[in-house]
Amino acid sequence: MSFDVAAIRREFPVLHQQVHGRDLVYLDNAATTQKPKAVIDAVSGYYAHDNANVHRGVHALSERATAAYEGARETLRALLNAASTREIVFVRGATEAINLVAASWGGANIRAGDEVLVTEMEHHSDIVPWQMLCERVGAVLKVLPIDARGELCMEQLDALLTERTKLVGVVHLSNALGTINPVAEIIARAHAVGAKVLVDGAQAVAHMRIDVQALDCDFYVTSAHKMYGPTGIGILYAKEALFEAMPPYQGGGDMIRMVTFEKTQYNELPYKFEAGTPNIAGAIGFAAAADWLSARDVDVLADHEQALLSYATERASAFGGLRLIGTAAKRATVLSFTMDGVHPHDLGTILDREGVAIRAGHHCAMPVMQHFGVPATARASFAAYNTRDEVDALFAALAVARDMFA
Ligand code: C6P
Repeated sequence: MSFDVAAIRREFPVLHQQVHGRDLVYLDNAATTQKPKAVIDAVSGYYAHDNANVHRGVHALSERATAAYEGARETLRALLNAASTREIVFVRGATEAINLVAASWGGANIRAGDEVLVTEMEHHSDIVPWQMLCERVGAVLKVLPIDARGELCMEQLDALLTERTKLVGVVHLSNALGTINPVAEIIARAHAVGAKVLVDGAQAVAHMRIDVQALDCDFYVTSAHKMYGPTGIGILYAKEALFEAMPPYQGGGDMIRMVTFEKTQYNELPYKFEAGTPNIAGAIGFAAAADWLSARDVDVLADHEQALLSYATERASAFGGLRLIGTAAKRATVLSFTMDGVHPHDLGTILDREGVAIRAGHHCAMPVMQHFGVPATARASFAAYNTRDEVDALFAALAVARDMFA
């Protein structure tokens, strides 16, 4: 499939504006991506023509809304290659998905003395829910370390996996480092000791093809807003047998079959985990984003982003005074760095004045910052609509910052 970045850019209305008198260069895609017109139109079209509650009404609008919502579930099942829509639960995002698994599956399966293994490069969303669970039940949180390049110390994995390990949490693509982790290998080794594996795919789905059956992961989580879709909607995938055995996370409408004051019968999958009126417009926009990605071929988009990342990495090495945080052999989308003598937050502010949007901070991965001995990094992250000229604009803006502090 051919790739035409100018054509892609035309699909994103927000990109065509000036910020502080400069053409906007949006390089904060790991925080959230911009939305193509197809997604914006799907959301506004739903509100303009079909808005109604789902699974409840017998009227035409409710039937249309329900068909669109359930159609979205099927689109996302296909995107992840899940075996059934019973394995696709709509949630607010990756954070809610992990909290759901920790509270429901973790609450039912993790006991005092059991172990949960996470990696040193997890986002806080894949640390704190497990820490809260471990504190509550008396389990132990263990950590698979990273090395100086920001790769997992895979040689330590087998020693950390024991018959007490109940769950392994691993990020597919690190938001702080860009590292792509060998999740299939981790899953196979974790399964060998009987542990389940949750893969945090919040960053991955926009940048690589995902096949949850080929990976054989037990849980996979993602957020639509990092893959050209709306905020406030995401997916929790779990193997059907796990979902079947898990208790509900929240109680209320849609997750019930029958209620009396004595007892409630829960609804079938996936509704058992979707209490309350869902984010219908969000799900429809999410499916439009999945269709958008599939139509353009995520591998083709990823090749383009990879070329930008290689070029940006070359320019960073030649620039002088920049320290790259995260130099793994397999990396995508993220260029994380510090500049000698300039705090990342100052860099972020100066770059903004030059029209360049990046993120500065700990990226909700404080243990990564602690590992590298930095309070924060500056992070540029690339999406399908970014260009080589924008990489040049980033380095021109960095030169302004360097001169300012010289
Ligand atoms: N990372 C970033 O700027 P939510 O907020 O639930 O949609 O996603 C949480 C999350 C979980 N895992 C990873 C790997 C992530 O990158 C994120 C969100 C954003 O890097 C905001 S901190």
